[in-house]
Amino acid sequence: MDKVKETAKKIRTMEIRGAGRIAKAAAEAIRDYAAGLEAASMEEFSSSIQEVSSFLISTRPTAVSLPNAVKLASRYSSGNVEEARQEIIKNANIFIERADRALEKIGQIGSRRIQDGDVIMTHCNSHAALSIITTAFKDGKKISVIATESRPRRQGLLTIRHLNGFGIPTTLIVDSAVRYYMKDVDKVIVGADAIAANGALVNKIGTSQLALAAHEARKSFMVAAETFKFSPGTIVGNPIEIEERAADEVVDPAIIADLSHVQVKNPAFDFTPAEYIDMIVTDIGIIPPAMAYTVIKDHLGWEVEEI
Ligand code: RUB
Repeated sequence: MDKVKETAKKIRTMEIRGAGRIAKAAAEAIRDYAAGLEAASMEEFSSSIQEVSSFLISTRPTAVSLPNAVKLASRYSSGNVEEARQEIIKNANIFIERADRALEKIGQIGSRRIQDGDVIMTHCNSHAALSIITTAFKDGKKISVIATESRPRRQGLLTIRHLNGFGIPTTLIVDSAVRYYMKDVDKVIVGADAIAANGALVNKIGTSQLALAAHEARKSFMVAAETFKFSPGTIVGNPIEIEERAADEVVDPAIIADLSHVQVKNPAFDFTPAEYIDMIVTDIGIIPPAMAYTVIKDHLGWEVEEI
């Protein structure tokens, strides 16, 4: 349980972050927990796995990759403890392998849409979006990137550092400069924390303003998302919860300690409606947002009836 707690803490404090990495870390945690779990009966085994699953899922509420990963990794059908343990280890490993392969495939599929000379705007720090950008660059396309700072946690700094490692020229801008620079942009590429059955995107706060500005300037808006970022619950109308993080990420409490009429809000994600999204690059191909339901139903790995 100590290792599970450690992983949960790293997810909560964002030492492990980004919807894909969170999902993989949770699958690893479930796998290692199952491997070492001492249970006298199947009931004990099931309830311990259930408890650990719920605990991991509670660490961050928005990234649907987390419950999807936990659900896919912790599946077993056997009524025997040893066999069930082996099933979980196998399913978790399959999930982790698929997640790595999905990132590569998204890079290959998405990079075909990038032209030589493209200026790409990205937001926050998405490994899926970066996979497209770095693959295109490795394919010999001379591209450059405008990266938003992504306040308050400034994940944009991770993005410019990552791209700099490949020798890709980047320009760092503050979030509020997105519309100002949209005229210089050819394509916007962002990642996803969740995609709803109606094709709406949930991603880092501010994503929807990139989408709006791209729409206004008639620039292509591309989302990079593994199939495990699609939200099964939205088929039956379950809302995706937007994580509200601590106010001290936005402003040092000491600075506003003397103000009694001020509240500070810090939503971590926002919604971008499907109508502003031109395409979603997934590991099974490029789809229009209207096909999100089909991805959930046919490719996510479990029956819709199970939701
Ligand atoms: C990260 C974020 C990323 C998505 C996709 O938010 O919004 O765009 O998670 O990332 P946070 P990836 O920093 O709050 O976790 O493509 O790496 O899964």
